[in-house]
Amino acid sequence: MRFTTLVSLAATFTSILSFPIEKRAINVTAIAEEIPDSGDDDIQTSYGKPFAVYQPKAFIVSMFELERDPWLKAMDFVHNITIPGLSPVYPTLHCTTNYTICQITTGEGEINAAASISALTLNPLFDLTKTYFLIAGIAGGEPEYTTLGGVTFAKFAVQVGLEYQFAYEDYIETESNWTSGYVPYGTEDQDTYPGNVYGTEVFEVNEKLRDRAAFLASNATLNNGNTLNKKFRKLYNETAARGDAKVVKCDVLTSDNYFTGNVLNDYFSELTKLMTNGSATYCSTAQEDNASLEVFTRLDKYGLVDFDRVIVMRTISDFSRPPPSMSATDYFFNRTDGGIEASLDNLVIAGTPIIHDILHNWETVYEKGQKYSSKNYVGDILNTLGGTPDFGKSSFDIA
Ligand SMILES: *[C@@H]1O[C@H](CO)[C@@H](O)[C@H](O)[C@H]1NC(C)=O
Ligand SMILES: *[C@@H]1O[C@H](CO)[C@@H](O)[C@H](O)[C@H]1NC(C)=O
Ligand SMILES: *[C@@H]1O[C@H](CO)[C@@H](O)[C@H](O)[C@H]1NC(C)=O
Ligand SMILES: *[C@@H]1O[C@H](CO)[C@@H](O)[C@H](O)[C@H]1NC(C)=O
Ligand SMILES: *[C@@H]1O[C@H](CO)[C@@H](O)[C@H](O)[C@H]1NC(C)=O
Ligand SMILES: *[C@@H]1O[C@H](CO)[C@@H](O)[C@H](O)[C@H]1NC(C)=O
Ligand SMILES: *[C@@H]1O[C@H](CO)[C@@H](O)[C@H](O)[C@H]1NC(C)=O
Ligand SMILES: *[C@@H]1O[C@H](CO)[C@@H](O)[C@H](O)[C@H]1NC(C)=O
Ligand SMILES: *[C@H]1O[C@H](CO)[C@@H](O)[C@H](O)[C@H]1NC(C)=O
Repeated sequence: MRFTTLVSLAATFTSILSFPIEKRAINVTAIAEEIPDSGDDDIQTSYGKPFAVYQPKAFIVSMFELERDPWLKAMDFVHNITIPGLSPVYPTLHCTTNYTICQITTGEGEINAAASISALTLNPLFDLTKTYFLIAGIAGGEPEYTTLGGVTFAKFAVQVGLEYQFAYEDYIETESNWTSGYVPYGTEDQDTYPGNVYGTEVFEVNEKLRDRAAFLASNATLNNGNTLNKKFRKLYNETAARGDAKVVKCDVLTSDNYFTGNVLNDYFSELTKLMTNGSATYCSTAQEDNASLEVFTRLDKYGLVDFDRVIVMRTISDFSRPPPSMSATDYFFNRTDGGIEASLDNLVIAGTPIIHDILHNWETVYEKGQKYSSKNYVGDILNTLGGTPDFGKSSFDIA
């Protein structure tokens, strides 16, 4: 199809949208650019999105139905938009009446998250260069830092599943002091920084924006849980676990493997410290965050999103380890902790204040993004976006 035809199609498409949407103008400069011809052997295919129509100010990222539904109820998500490449279970995005806020459900696990966020960020109809992303999911929580219904905002996201793994029976006779069967890549023991990486092991997000979101959320009245939640908290010794649901700043780890219990939590907690050179405090589990952050990193490099505008919020649906009086399997399979209702409610209760702040102060603060621009290192372990990481090593073998 010729560009002129495309332009008129795009114009027809936009004019039939009857709401005053947050629409941007077609990028005439980009259209006028030459398409690289086949005589060039170093073709860079990075181009803007000349036909983008939607330009949401905030995008909520949910991972599955239970995380999505409270938002669909709370806001006027009247538009369903189906785009190629989303999860077959969740093929449809949702946007509010004037398309200012949109919502995506990625599907669970690292593969679904990476594929769905890629499909969204590369979709030609969405200009996401100024969009703020709120990753809003539920998580297992470490009793030392949080409790059932608690809300956590992360600065670090660490992927802990990328390791060698031995079954207990295979290592215990020869390596009796190992605390789990996991060993970082390129090493022969558990407490050495990995010798090689895949590049998605550690991400660091904008701390100032995280702090703003946590500050606003801490002024909200959280759902503090039902009577069973409150009773179950008292089975723990830790002050945070026994207390009320609160907003805390602490870090998330990502693993496709849904682990639980004391041994693996102790081990992954140590690994999180190792990977971030002691900077991160692991308090919540996830199966997606590093995957989504990897996509945001890649596309920031080509100017299609702003990695500085990503917030990672996890509310606590259950504890990551059992209370001292129960075995790990008993806690995990018998679930007498009162359920996940408070964590689902608190996604919206704690996530809405930053979204409102973004909309209300768009022109003065958030559009330019300077006031809350990062002062910390942001990006991945490979330094893809520039700056100097405060974790990791100066060079790695890339495995
Ligand atoms: C328009 O396209 C040009 C060339 O690709 C690009 O440099 C510029 O940033 C784009 N403008 C907008 C507003 O996206
Ligand atoms: C939009 O999607 C939601 C949830 O996916 C669904 O409940 C609703 O019926 C859809 N609305 C329309 C107009 O298709
Ligand atoms: C879109 O709606 C939101 C509230 O839902 C409002 O804050 C914003 O100003 C509206 N934007 C436009 C351009 O009407
Ligand atoms: C296990 O023992 C070896 C050899 O004594 C030592 O190098 C290693 O650090 C120990 N590992 C742990 C996890 O204590
Ligand atoms: C905190 O909440 C109170 C009561 O809802 C409100 O008046 C105040 O503006 C809020 N402060 C901030 C910083 O959001
Ligand atoms: C928890 O507290 C109980 C009762 O005070 C005590 O017996 C137990 O040793 C404590 N457990 C841990 C892991 O601190
Ligand atoms: C779950 O609770 C039942 C009843 O108390 C008990 O028989 C069973 O062993 C528990 N399951 C596990 C995995 O501990
Ligand atoms: C992080 O720790 C590793 C090894 O433990 C070390 O090689 C590296 O220099 C440290 N990185 C920073 C930024 O301090
Ligand atoms: C995932 O990303 C976070 C930063 O957002 C980082 O702190 C964490 O180490 C990463 N986790 C893994 C296992 O890569």
